Amino acid sequence: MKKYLILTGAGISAESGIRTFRDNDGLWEDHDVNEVASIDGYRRNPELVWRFYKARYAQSMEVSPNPGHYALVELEKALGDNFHIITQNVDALHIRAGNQRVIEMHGSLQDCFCESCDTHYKMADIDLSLARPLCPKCTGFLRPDIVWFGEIPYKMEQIEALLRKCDLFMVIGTSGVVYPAAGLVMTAKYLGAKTIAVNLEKPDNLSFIDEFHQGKSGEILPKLIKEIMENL
Ligand code: BV8
Ligand code: ZN
Repeated sequence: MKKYLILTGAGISAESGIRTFRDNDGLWEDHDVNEVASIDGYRRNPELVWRFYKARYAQSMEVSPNPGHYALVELEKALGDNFHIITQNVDALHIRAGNQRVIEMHGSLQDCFCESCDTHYKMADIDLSLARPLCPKCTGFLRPDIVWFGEIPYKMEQIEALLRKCDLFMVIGTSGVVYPAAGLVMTAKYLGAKTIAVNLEKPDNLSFIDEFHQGKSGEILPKLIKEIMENL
């Protein structure tokens, strides 16, 4: 059975009501989102960055997965351990939809950890009323468990091992500008995988895409994945 590896970005969650980075026109309280979503921005103004992530955590708890997420759940049910999702998204919608084989390479809004004792907590278990939430164990400062610009994404070794073994690499809802995520499709192509992209606009790395489906993932994926499953 062929091995499928899926990379998703903010576009797959757009139809759930979560704004993508591009349509955010990059601003948050008049700050450049890239500055707020960066380790330097956090060091400069931790309260501002906490406000940004508390708001996105709250929003992520109010939205639901869309048909694009559910189509990937069906594909995982059919493929089992020949299927993995690598997501750049931190909204946990793949997990909420029912996917289990999910690598959150940029972390998750659901999680935070202590900068002093490194204990990890669920945001739901923390007192978020403070401008800078404190660790229940050592009263050190907590930070969102998010991979910011300038930090190394999670599980890169596991991702590289999956890339080497995949037969089909599908990229969904990502503009392909942020590395190393944007480079994964090039590596997959180089290693011999067939590459498919589903995106509203032409992504930056289109020259590495064998099959491009332009449009909304919530509309395209249910049909595309049904076709794939009929030919498994
Ligand atoms: C690293 C968590 C070293 C935060 C995120 C100069 C040149 C090249 C690279 C760099 C450079 N200077 C610095 C770098 C490195 C930097 C980088 O790539 N910068 C870019 C901006 C140039 N990268 C890093 O710092 C990374 N770390 O490099 O470490 C290293 C690496 C490997 C090994 C060792 C050392 C860390 C990057 C992680 C940053 N954190 N997220 C948070 O979420 O709050 S990135 C964040 O932005 C997202 O996670 C995502 O990755 C990115 C946004 O991209 P998308 O998901 O693609 O979203 P976007 O809005 O851009 O696009 C949406 C797409 O969907 C669009 O194309 C749209 O058309 C489409 N769409 C919209 N609606 C729909 C749709 N498609 C289908 N259906 C729809 N309905
Ligand atoms: Zn602590």
